[in-house]
Amino acid sequence: MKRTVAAGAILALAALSLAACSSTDETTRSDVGVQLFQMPWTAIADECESTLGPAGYGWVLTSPPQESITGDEWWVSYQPVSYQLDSRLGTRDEFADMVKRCDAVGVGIIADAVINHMSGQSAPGTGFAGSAYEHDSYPGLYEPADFHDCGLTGDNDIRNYRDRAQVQTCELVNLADLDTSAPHVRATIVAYLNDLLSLGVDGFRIDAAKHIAATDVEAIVAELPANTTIMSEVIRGSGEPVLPEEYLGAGSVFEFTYARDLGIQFVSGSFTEPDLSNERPQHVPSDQAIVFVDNHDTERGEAQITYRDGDAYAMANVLMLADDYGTPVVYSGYAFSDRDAGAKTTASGTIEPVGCAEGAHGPQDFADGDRTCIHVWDAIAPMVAFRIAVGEAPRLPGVMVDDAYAFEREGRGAVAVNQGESEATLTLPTTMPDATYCDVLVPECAVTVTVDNGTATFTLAAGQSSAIHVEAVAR
Ligand code: AAO
Repeated sequence: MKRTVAAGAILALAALSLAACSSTDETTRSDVGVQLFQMPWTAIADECESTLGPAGYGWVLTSPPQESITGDEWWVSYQPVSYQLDSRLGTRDEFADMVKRCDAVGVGIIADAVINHMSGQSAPGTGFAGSAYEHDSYPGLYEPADFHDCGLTGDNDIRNYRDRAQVQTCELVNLADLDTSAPHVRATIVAYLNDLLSLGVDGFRIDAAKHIAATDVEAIVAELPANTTIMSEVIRGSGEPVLPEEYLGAGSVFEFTYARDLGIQFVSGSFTEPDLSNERPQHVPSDQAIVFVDNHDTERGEAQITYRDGDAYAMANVLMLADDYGTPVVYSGYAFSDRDAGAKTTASGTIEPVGCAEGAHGPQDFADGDRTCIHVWDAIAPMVAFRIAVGEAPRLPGVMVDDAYAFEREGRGAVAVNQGESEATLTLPTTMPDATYCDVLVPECAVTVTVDNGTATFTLAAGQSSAIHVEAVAR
């Protein structure tokens, strides 16, 4: 079956709402996801029950579940050596149990699918679950003929991102590059993805999709059930020929321009109003865009704003979650000072199953290895309910006063943020009904915002975010 762009979009959304329908109370589900980077399966299951389900999150993006090379770095997860579900993050049974427990509270699972390549090791080795491998040989799965040998650069590594052939047939940082045009390779990948679907996952992030021809991604996806959610990672790169738009036939894509446009506002210190027609330049259409403030790569690289920026990071998340563009995913990882450092491990070398039900609820000085738990921050988690409350209401033009900015989702809710160093007062003309609303970003309705005669008045401390919506009127 060939999917059109529009069909891809509808299927992606249908799959997300499918996850929503399994909830006991589907009215409390949102489209908001959370990337629980390097969190083990048992901890994610606990997290679904203790924080994600109650807050209304719709889905979790996991780290890659397949067997990988051994090592302490987080990125070993991105070097598959077999498709056994046995890794430092947990066993097959633990993965299956996580999917069931999350589904039972209405939270879908999107698995990170590493299908562009296998390991980046030059010497033979043995994987986490005991599988023997060589750079281009994975017994029972792939032999040397299943890999590209691009012959375009001295060592077969990608050197020039402006050369499509290099990007799609050479090796990304020495990772053995699968020939995804070959029937055997496609069938092997499809079998792996179908195995994950048989355990109940809703879909996949396609890792390094830019390095797989879009036609190959589409051919693989066409072999999967029609309601499988697909989110392709295609980093929009200046002057590069491989564009995110090419991958819309397979589903949604991560829109890196969104993160860049959002982050720069906290570097420049001034807010900019986006094009509210939702035909934003250098952006894919809203209904096929996955948006984020940062992710596990960008927080180690290009992101202008991360957990280290505390209140400003919360503001960026609030603006994203209040927006009417894209499907948002909140990023929740762990603190680090060494780019390569993995998550904390147990004595047996597996990742510590630490969740977020207790502990961090806001910006703080995290020690290396501490989970940042962004998705439970007081100034972020209630935005999931905000998103449910505003529904499809369009975003209206905002108001900027010095370092503060506010905008409304027509008649349903409004947010305000202040990135200045002193208190700011901002009045927003609004179509919300006159009432006194709880500022949902302050626990227990301890702060209220009054809408009087079509005007909301926000008083914001330095670094504060504020949000009101029609489902949270003060009593
Ligand atoms: C590790 C070691 C390597 C070793 C290798 C094999 O670090 O030294 O050679 O093992 O032994 C992760 C880690 C890697 C790790 C790898 C395997 O990040 O360090 O290598 O696992 O263990 C490109 C891809 C993109 C990819 C990104 C990292 O296009 O798909 O590189 N992301 C995914 C995952 C990532 C993972 C892999 C893929 C591999 O999310 O975690 O790697 O499975 C430009 C291009 C981008 C390109 C970047 C990076 O981006 O456009 O396509 O991403 O460069 O070089 C501006 C520009 C933008 C530019 C960006 C760079 O914003 O506008 O164009 O800056 O930040």
